[in-house]
Amino acid sequence: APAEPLEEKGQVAPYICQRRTPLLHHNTALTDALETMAEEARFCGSDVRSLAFSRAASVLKSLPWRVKRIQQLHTVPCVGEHSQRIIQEMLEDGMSAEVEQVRQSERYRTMKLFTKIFGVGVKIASQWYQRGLRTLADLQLHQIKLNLEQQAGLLHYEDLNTPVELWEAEAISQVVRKAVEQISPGATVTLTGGFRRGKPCGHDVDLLITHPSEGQEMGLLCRVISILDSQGFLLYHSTHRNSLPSLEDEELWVSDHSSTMDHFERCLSIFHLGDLAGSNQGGAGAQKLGASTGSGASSLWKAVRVDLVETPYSQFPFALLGWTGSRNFERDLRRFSKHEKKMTLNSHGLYHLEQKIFLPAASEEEIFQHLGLEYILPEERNA
Ligand code: DGT
Ligand code: MG
Repeated sequence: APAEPLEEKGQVAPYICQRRTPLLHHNTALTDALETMAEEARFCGSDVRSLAFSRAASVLKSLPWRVKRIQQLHTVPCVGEHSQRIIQEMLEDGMSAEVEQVRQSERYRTMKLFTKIFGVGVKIASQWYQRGLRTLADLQLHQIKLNLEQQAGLLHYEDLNTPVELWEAEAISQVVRKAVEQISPGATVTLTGGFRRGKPCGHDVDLLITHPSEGQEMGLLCRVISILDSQGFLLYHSTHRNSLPSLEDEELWVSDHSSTMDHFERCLSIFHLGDLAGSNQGGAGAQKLGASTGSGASSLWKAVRVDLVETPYSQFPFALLGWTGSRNFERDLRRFSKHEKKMTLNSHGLYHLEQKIFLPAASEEEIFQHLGLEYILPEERNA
């Protein structure tokens, strides 16, 4: 392969945000294995180990060539010893005994089953596992107390674990857009998350709502939710009213959580995607989407997770960058900002910690410029 030598001479950049990571790449078998290990480490509460496997998987996704020999990786950053062992096993035997053992282990399978419930994280799943629970039915049998979010998650378990397709995401965006325009003409709805990165399907729909006149967005989300609810589109919703802090408050930029915190008004919801029968062809979804009455047979409608976020226009590029993902890309972007540029980046803005100034931006491109990074298209952020 002609593209091989460059990368072998140590040309792979250390930070994910300095690399282009396409959705489709050349090392899927290896990255699947490493991601299983990352997930297993996360299930064990070993975040550092999980991150190491994740970073190794990310770097392999960015290589424009297929790894055939372990020696090719000697100058590639972020591939630790354990990851190398797994890769070597994969290259030699076509599979890794260690990864297979994880995939078959009762703990891994049970943790996977439980964490796939909307509202259930590693901590709770782990407690349930320790108590001896193994199936969804066990939750009822043991009369486990669930909060409203988890109850909805369990009720719609199958639907919420069926991938959301692009046409479904677009149909939902359109429904939200109609409600938004009804309240505040000029306001916009933007589809972000994995779909903006070119993924054909995802686990949820991430939507940003804003208005070009600063301040006009305030209270918009709350009213949109009430319209959607009255139209019968919502199976579940919970709004998190985070009062937007003043960006002038230095605490927002220097605290330990400054780069991961997010103060936008946000709604976690489950949409009722109606009348799906025979409508799963591209584009056709928009007209078929509608609330149907009654409980409905599961073959006729589908529950879909939707995140709605309201942002002031001046912060929109930062919110867009923050919500487009991937999570690995975001994490390294913030790490790069802090360690290489002495800046704090979050979904609200960019702050220079030494000069104590904000760096405003009207587009994602400008944010990359402030950071001295080459612009990376959303489609190239699939780390
Ligand atoms: P998916 O939905 O499985 O296809 O994959 P993504 O990439 O859409 O992942 P998702 O929906 O979990 O999150 C999309 C991006 O949004 C992710 O890069 C991080 C960001 N994000 C998610 N939740 C939060 C949050 O609570 N606060 C902030 N600031 N960002 C979040
Ligand atoms: Mg998403």
